[in-house]
Amino acid sequence: MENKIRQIKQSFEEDLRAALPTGRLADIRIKYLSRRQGMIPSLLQEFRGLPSEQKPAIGRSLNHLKQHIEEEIRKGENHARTADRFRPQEDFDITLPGVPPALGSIHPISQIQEILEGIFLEMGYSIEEGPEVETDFYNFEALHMPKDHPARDMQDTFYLPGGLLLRTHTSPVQIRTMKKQRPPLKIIAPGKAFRRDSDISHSPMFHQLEGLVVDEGITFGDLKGTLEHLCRAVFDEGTRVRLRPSYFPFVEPGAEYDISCLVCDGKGCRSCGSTGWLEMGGAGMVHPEVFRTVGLDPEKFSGFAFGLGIDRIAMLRYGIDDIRLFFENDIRFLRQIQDCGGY
Ligand code: FA5
Repeated sequence: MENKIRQIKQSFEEDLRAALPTGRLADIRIKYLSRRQGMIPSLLQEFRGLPSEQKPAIGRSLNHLKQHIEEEIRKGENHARTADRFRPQEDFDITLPGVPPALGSIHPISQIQEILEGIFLEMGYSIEEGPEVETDFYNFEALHMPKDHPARDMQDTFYLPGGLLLRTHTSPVQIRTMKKQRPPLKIIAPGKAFRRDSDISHSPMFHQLEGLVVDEGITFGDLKGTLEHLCRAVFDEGTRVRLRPSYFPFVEPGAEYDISCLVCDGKGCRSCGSTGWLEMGGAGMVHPEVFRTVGLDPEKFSGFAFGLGIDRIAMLRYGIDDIRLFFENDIRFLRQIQDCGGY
């Protein structure tokens, strides 16, 4: 009887080892514990026929074995139940590619700004920044627009408490740069500007890029050459540039510059209002008064400055007819621009 108990224990351990990974323990429960065919009940049957002096020792071994088998089967079944809960319901193919995460992209205005910066960095310009909340001095006074100057009306200003305002253009960075650095100067200043203005081609917040070059012997020809190079680099080699006399208090002479219409190539169409030209921005030679304000001798130094609307360039470049679309954060619009490739 002792031998049988040992053999059953050994065969149970082997069966258990084989059954555990599959989680199928019902078969060994039947094999060892079922009342009709189980090995333990039939051993108990045999046990009853033993002489009474053998019963205490054999009975103990038999009980231990029975408890051990019940315990191990219960543990195995619990384990299988837990593993089942975490097992994927269906088989899956781990070689299938995953779902790609949605990627963001650079905003079209930032893309154009980066392209413009690249063009100027190649020409040896450096990039300057100035505050968006400005003082009246930098935004107007130092740019030769005293308090009652009518030119102030050209730029509907957002005024803030404490004599501050949201800069209406990037030109104040000209003043800040000339006050802290001596010529030769060759800088651009891209950034946000703000005006009380809103329609399909005007936004209350928009982006400008200012350019300033100051040295001895800088001429209007240098300005024209720079603008021509800029427009051809941004659009294409065949783009023509024209300068028209215009007035900005901080330059003399002042001009506005246009490019030949990208749609009709100068013949006249709806996009250019039949003029054949598209307006790009303002420019001119730095006014002697501005030089005096920043402590530079206008007899010694000359310079040119220009400003352009980054958003307007983006509109031309991507064929967008309403500037407000850029700032509505409609992901479908931004995706469309991303898909059309831009540059
Ligand atoms: C100026 O702001 C001058 N500071 C430019 C300048 C710089 C002249 C240096 C001379 C020397 P203007 O107001 O024209 O100029 O604006 C320049 C460009 O900014 C415009 O041609 C236009 O492209 C853009 N712009 C102006 N207002 C808005 C607006 N509300 N929304 C979008 N773009 C605008």
